[in-house]
Amino acid sequence: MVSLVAALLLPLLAESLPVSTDVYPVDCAELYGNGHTLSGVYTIYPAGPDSPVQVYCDMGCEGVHGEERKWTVIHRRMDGTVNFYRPWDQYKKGFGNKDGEYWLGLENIYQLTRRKKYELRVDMEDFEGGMVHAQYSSFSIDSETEGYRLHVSGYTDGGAGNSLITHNGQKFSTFDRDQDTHSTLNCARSFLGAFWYSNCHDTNPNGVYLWGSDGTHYAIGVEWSSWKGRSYSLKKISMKIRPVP
Ligand SMILES: [Ca+2]
Repeated sequence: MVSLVAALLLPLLAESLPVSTDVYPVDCAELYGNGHTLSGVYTIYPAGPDSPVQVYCDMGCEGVHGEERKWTVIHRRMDGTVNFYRPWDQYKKGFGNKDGEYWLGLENIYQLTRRKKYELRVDMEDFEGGMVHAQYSSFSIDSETEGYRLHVSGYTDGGAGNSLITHNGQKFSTFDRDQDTHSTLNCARSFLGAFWYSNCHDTNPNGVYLWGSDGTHYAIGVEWSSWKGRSYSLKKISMKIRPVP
């Protein structure tokens, strides 16, 4: 009799259990909260239990105040092994290798930033060993119907300068979907990338990986102009987000 009651009750109990962040973490911060404090590739569920997404988590605890990094990496360039000159569909769904270079996907970034308030950090490194960053206390993007429009504000300098701010309020553009504000140029085609181009850009994180300084090309590299100018292509750059407390 006991086992019969249990057999009847268990499915009901299982169905009534709330969705646990232990089982379906939305982002790296939830993973960190569940005890996963090492950097690496994890599975998150930005759009719910039916949509697992692999992501690199930049984890750890550092500094005198013991700041928890727990960053969800949405974009990473580091060695030029992945081609970033890609069409809209691929920027929408994401591409690359999660333990190397990748783009998490506009739809995933939208699903993440619609759920919680996030801050953004952009880490950069040049080929001479220089390392800087830029941080923004607020970061989100709109839905695809709104062109995945960028909202970024609350800049704090980490030595890189504020090259992202002119992209605030812009829709995302790829070579096959020009949503930039330049009336004659297709910015993605002209600068061989994909981004929240305006008229056209001060930073080109999805540009061509060019291994440093190259004066023969203008603004097509992996560039953050307020740090290294428009003819220097960075060694590393990554964009990462974390929920604001
Ligand atoms: Ca245009």
